[in-house]
Amino acid sequence: MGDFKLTTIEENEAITNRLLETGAKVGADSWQLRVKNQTPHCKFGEQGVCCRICSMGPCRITPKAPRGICGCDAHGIVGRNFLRFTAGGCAAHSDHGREIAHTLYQARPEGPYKVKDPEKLIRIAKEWNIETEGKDIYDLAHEVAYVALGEYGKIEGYQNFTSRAPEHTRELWKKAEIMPRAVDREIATAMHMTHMGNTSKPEALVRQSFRTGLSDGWGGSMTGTEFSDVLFGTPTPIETEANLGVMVAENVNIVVHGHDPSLSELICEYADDPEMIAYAKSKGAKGITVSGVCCTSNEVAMRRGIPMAGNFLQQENVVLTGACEAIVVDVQCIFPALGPLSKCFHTKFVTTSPICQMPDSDFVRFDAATAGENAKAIVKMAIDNFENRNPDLVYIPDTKQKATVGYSVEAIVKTLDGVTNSQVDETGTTKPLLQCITSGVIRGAVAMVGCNNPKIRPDYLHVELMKKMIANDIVIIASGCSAQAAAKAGLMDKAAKDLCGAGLKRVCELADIPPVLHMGSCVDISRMLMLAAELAKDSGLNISQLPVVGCAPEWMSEKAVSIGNYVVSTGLDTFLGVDPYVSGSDQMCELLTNGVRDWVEAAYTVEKDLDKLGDLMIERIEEKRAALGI
Ligand code: MSK
Repeated sequence: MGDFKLTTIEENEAITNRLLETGAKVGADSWQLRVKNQTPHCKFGEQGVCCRICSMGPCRITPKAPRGICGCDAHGIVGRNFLRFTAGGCAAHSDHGREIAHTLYQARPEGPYKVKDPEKLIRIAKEWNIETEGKDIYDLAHEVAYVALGEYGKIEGYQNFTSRAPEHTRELWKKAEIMPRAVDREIATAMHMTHMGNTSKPEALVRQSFRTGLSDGWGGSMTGTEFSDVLFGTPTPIETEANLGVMVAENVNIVVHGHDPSLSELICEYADDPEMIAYAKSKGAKGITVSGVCCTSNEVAMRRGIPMAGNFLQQENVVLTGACEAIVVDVQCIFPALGPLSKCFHTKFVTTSPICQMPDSDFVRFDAATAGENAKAIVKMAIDNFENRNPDLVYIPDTKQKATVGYSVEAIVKTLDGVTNSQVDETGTTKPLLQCITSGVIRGAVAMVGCNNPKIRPDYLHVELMKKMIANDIVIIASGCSAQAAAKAGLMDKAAKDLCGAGLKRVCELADIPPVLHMGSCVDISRMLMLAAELAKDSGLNISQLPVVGCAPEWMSEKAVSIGNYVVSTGLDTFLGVDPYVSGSDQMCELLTNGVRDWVEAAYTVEKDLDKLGDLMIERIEEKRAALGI
């Protein structure tokens, strides 16, 4: 195995503890302290049986009080809460996609936003029956973006991107009445259905949860992914590094955090500008290091190789290093705690979106028209802040791992083309990957996604499950904070092939890939949908027959519930390590873990025990193989 060694959870915990000592010195708060104040959690909330949708309550269901004041029972209350959770997640993802479509609408040849992948733009235009012949690429970009923006409120029909799903899947959706219409309509319908005095029937609430989720996965999120590729380039494999050790003590450190790549792309560009580097040197720094947290980090890592400082529960750690000149955030998954925390250090906490405004931050309103100026001003603000550092508080742990990232569907297809060419002559399809699966060299795949959650030791389930899967010749495609957990541990280093079973190890060697493939950010789970659809079409199977499952072991956000709903609805069994607040209704539990299988040929499993969760996923993959006779 040479010098390769994974970074353990214990090592990462020791680093965090060391940083918390700095925090204690300056009187900083931390999520670890706040968790103590918030536990034990409210049992009614945990079970999903608290209703505060109208002002007659709040009502809480107990054996003595089995109905709320309006008469709604636990099943209706849990179901409504589940649907509202989904609507929140779908809104966040889809609005992110809408912002990207707006950015594409404002792309100009003179910049700052340009079309970097014209082929993908033309491909989408053709898919949507938009004439491409003889058109200027920017005129086409504006036309396609205009149609995409219309998808959010389209008067009739379904989301355009659903045409990418296999015929069988679309038929299931129509039959189950969950085919997604306009994104905004599905969110509004969800809110309307859950208003006081409307739906309290669990089955109807779950159907709308699935339809809302599908409008996210095959609508808003796919728009975010595809148009980000058009604007910033479709990712290809690229080398980077992960964990807090990517920050450089001698440099000005700028950390980008959030989800939307529009701002961070430009921050990266200006941080590379010789004029800015010279300015940083004039202020006593050796250079400028941009690193990232959460999904903004995934976006710029996949396209530019920008290192990943950490994932969700490390966002406070980057400030606690005492060496962060600016943490620049866009939208989603940003702790309001960063405001007061940054005040304990010299760090500038820069918010940039009207969607995400927080106390104790410097607000630089980011706008596509003024993006260049905004990004330049932020980089300059960080450089000017370098001299305010307190050297006594600086501690950057010497821990990082190498990672190869950037596995878009296009990159996976291309990378695996060479692996089985001797047996399969169809290139540019998923057939080489299918050949690896049907021959049993790879047993199957797990789409590992989602956040960290203080209810679980950060990264523990992600990393341990991934290790177990790859040892059993199951390849992992990962996104979001799960991908960063893998990268920090070292599972995206190609040397991690030595932790695989013999079959997957051979594939990793032949294709020169790590066993855990970084597929991007949260919205990029839409890439996983596209891959599953392609695998089904190329194999002639239904998606639900593929030996592929989804897993979100440490999820925490509403977005994750929306994701879970569209992944299950697409036909992939989905395994959760955290309960989605439905345990208070046996009817809701039965529907989600079993009943929905009649509609979409897949269902949820919730299992908090690591070993059982891993065994259940392997069992499911092997059952699917056995059913196919492979
Ligand atoms: S950032 S939604 S904590 S994956 Fe996409 Fe990470 Fe979850 Fe946010």
